[in-house]
Amino acid sequence: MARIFSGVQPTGNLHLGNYLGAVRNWVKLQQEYECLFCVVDMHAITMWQDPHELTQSTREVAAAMMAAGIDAKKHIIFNQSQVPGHAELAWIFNCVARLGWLNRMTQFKDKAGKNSENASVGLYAYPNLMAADILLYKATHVPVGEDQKQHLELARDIAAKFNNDFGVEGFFPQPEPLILGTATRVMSLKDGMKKMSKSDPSELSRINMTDDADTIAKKIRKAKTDTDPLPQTPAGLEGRAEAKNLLGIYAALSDTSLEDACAKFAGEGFGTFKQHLADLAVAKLGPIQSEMRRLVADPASVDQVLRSGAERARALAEPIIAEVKEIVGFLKP
Ligand code: AQP
Repeated sequence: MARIFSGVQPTGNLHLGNYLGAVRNWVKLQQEYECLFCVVDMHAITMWQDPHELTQSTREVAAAMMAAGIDAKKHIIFNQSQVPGHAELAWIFNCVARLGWLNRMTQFKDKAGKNSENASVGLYAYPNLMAADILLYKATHVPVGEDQKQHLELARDIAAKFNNDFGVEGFFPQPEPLILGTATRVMSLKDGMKKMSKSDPSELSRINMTDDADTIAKKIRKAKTDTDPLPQTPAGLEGRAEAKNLLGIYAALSDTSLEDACAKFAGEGFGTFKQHLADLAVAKLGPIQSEMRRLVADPASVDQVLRSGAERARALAEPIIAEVKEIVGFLKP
């Protein structure tokens, strides 16, 4: 069976973008693939995290995955730092990947900003760790959003260079991107050109998976819009990034197309539309949120799921990392 690896950073509250762009689609993939869903805590610390909050967020992200419908018995939910093979393989990949390759990564430039001299070495080497995450399990498919496409390309280059450098053709597979038609890129509620993000300083820019009904409605009411009525077709959303984002969210939450969402609200003002959107968001997210709250209220049971997931992940990773060490020429313990 084809194997999927995918991850979310516990860098804060999961938001609607993480849900519609990632987690919701993973739920569907469970039927067809063997899945490893990872809370990538080692990726999270490439930017400073408050240790207490990191622990809480790790549990929250795991709880969100389960609450959204991922079956932790059939598939594997775990946190990255519990499987030592991620760090071990990432180091080997640090020695395989070339500086020139990493210099081309646009996400580093975006995240490090102008002050790149002050960014952590970990943030720079982040794509090598991501390659290790995938290849440690010889995952065949990786669900990726636009923002991760370049990193997956790099993982493929690393796999090919490792195989070539050590003369082990075919040892690491070429992981394939799984582009999901249903994945929605959700933009900030305050700026339709910026993606919704956990690290945006404005709380009003995102809907968190832990927001209550009033907060969701307030954030949607305060979302940036323009003054024109809603158009008949998606073509009328050209140059209206905020309107396009809100209609896109409506379409995704109601499992319809953008065309249908436009047709439904054609000619309406944002006041009426926002009320419908808020009601829909509360209705769709409510059950997931209450299940998340129930799970987080019992941290010991979330920890147990993560421990058991890590044990199963280690069982898959250990023979692969042992073979990698032998290929590289490391003396056996
Ligand atoms: N706005 C978004 N729309 C659609 N998908 C999104 N994802 C993130 N933001 C959006 C997808 O969620 C998965 C997990 O992402 P991540 O937490 O590992 O990292 P990220 O992409 O860096 O997410 P954030 O929220 O922007 O985190 P910070 O602010 O910490 O960098 C990925 O599949 C991602 O594509």
